[in-house]
Amino acid sequence: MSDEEEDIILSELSDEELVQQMHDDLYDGLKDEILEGVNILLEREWTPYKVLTEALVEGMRIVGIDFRDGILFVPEVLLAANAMKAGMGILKPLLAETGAPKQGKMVIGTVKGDIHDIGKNLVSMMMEGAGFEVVDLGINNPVENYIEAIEKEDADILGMSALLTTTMPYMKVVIDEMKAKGIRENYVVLVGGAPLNEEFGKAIGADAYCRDAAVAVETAKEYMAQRTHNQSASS
Ligand code: B1M
Repeated sequence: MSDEEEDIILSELSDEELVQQMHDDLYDGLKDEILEGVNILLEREWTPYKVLTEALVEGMRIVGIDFRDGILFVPEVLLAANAMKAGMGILKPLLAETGAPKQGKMVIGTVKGDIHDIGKNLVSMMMEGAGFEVVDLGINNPVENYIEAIEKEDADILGMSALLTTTMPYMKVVIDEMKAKGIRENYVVLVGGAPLNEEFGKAIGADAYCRDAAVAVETAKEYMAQRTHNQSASS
């Protein structure tokens, strides 16, 4: 670290400079600085969602570009991910305490072979904040985990996350197994993750592809409203 960097006092930076500095700190995997930055922005009355998207998610997007281009490697990206997770830890309870009315239950997990969990965790946080009960299965889930959990938890929604082009086809394995067991129509299936798109979601038989956590929340709410409507129409 240069002398110039050592002298930076985060609380003295303007909002714009601070967010820029947080992108750099995330890039460098500086957990304590990220924690401090998140707290400063919250003290400045930034909403938790704005801190999340503008300081953390945008910072991780930049990390992703240099990871792709071979400038950053796995150990460095792991440090960045840990710093991001620490920042998300402060925001989680704040996003959850919106007092939103109860919406429904979602089981979510990252698919087999895939250990990326930041995006999934973010979706879980935002869904909880919107009033959904979330059962998080974690990473690297084989089809059995999903099937067992949706049945045991009597879930309304199944969410699956995949960040690798090699693991995203596994989502179809899960949906096909749901069809084979005759339970596919009992659940809304939402899928997401950076390499997916709408076409892929349709092709594998999901109800919807969700570009980001905010879209996941909106889509889940729409499906829950439809389900409630259909249930009251048939009773
Ligand atoms: Co990995 N990685 N990684 N990685 N990693 C990517 C995905 C990659 C695109 C990087 C790159 O090359 N640019 C690339 C995949 C290339 C490809 O498949 N075409 C890649 C690779 C190659 C790998 C390894 C194979 C590297 C290696 O070992 N050589 C390896 C694989 C390990 C494995 O899973 N088996 C690996 C490992 C890792 C780390 C462990 C170092 C770390 C993960 C740490 C962790 O998650 N705990 C890591 C990271 C951090 C990344 C990048 C840089 C960032 C991912 C992230 O957290 N983004 C990523 C680059 C990128 O995505 N641009 C990359 C921030 C997060 C908020 O966004 O996850 O997209 P995202 O989630 C969004 C939406 O996608 C959506 O909402 C979220 C919030 O808005 N969403 C959902 C996600 N899931 C959803 C589920 C839903 C709905 C919406 O359900 C309803």
